[in-house]
Amino acid sequence: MLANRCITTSLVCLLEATSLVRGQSIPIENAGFEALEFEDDEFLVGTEGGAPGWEGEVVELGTSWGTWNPPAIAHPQEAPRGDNMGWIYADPGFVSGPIGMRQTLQATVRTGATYTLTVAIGNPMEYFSDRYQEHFFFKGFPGYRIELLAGEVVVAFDENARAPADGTFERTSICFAAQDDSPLVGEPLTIRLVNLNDGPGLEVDFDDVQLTVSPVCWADVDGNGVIDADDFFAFLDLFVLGC
Ligand SMILES: [Ca+2]
Ligand SMILES: [Ca+2]
Ligand SMILES: [Ca+2]
Repeated sequence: MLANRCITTSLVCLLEATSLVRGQSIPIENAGFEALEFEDDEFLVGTEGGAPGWEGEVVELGTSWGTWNPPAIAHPQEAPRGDNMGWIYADPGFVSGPIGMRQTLQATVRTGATYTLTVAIGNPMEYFSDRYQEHFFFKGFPGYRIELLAGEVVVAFDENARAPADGTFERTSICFAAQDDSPLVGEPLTIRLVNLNDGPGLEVDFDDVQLTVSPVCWADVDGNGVIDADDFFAFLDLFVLGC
């Protein structure tokens, strides 16, 4: 039993050490929409400061975006992480076409790096808000799109790959690998979240936005694009630190 326990422990250390290298988290302001505190069923629109770090793209009658602490009658499982989620509302009776919000990061594209963006996509249920004494006609789903941009170039996107049922969330991921000679190296990264405004349901919710960066090749431990003895010793360092 002792031998098995040692092997298991070493394996865990190995996995933890390599995971440090494979996925380094890139800072996103208010990534989980928890920057402000809200009571249950309370929301605040972005134009009134309701979603720090995020910028709405269109402000006109019939559209809105911001942060919301949903009640259980709209999201039975509540937010995927924390208490709040971001939302984008679009009423096709007033406005047509997709409505988005975005955040440009401090991080820029690095040569030979792979970026993975993960977002939880939510579909709120139709409900009556006691707080606001208003009925929200959220039955159905208007569709979503998430994008990762380098400068103004869309380098990865997902459009409706997931189809969360009313009252649920589904996580989705997109990936961008920057080639060594990419002209996009040095461009700032932008995350864009979109309500496609295509169908019943009016609103799409978003939460737990995460962006990680890792070397293209796992053997390139120090991420400099060359696999050599330095990578081996860097791995040993990580192995020792991890254990
Ligand atoms: Ca959250
Ligand atoms: Ca709640
Ligand atoms: Ca819905």
